[in-house]
Amino acid sequence: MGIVNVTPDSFSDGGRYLDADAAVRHGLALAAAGAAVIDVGGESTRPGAEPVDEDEELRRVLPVVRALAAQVPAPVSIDTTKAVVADAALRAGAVMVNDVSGGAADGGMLAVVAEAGAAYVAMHMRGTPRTMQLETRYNDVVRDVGDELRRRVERAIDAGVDARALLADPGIGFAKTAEQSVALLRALPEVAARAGAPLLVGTSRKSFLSRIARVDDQSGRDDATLATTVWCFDQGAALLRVHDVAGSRRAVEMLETLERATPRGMAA
Ligand code: PMM
Repeated sequence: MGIVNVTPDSFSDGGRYLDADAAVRHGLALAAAGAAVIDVGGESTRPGAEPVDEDEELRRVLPVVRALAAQVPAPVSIDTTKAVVADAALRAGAVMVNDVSGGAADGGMLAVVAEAGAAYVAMHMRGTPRTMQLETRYNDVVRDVGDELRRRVERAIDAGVDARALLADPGIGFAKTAEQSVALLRALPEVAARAGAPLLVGTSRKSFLSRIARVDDQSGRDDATLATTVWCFDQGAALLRVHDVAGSRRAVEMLETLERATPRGMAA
């Protein structure tokens, strides 16, 4: 899953038209690099981020979703916690809703997804991006996140969301310390089993990488990201949300080649 963030700090070169234009070009490049899904988001969810109002979020994402849905073969996903934004994006051609609140932020979200027959990502978070880092107390992070995800997955199915089109996401960095994020990555099969759904995982350029791998620039985070991407696929994750689609594909294809090879060399 390639990331297209239509937020002022992502594409800061010029006015709104230019922003949308740059975002569309970025989405086209991700699709050409082999992204299986293009994820468009208009609200930053970084720790401490301020919420964006509905009208502004719609203004940011709709032109981008509409243009990408018309131009790329890959399915387009809308990264939002708001039912109104999800509904408008699905009407504009998106076919998946990526909800970092897992249905908790907006009581109307699951009905919108069910009504549209769209795919749904239920991510694990506690609180909001502004408050989440105050809510990192778990008895056992793997068990607690897995079980909380299962409740979100069940609520989505009860609301009529297609169980075959549901992904669960442990929410790396969302209400998690760096150590808790690592614990979850270490136990992905158990998280998936507890959640009762295939996993989407997002580690790309997140701050826990800086702490764990002791890197402080973007290129260092990209190197560390790649290791987590290969790890997640090896551990059975269904989809990885990444900035560097081309590099991720090359790394994962290499992993697959190694897994297919025999002790005497390449498989025929
Ligand atoms: N992370 C971010 C935004 N959206 N969605 C899902 N499903 N999983 C994530 O881990 C996730 C997300 C924040 O990362 P960004 O600011 O680099 O987009």
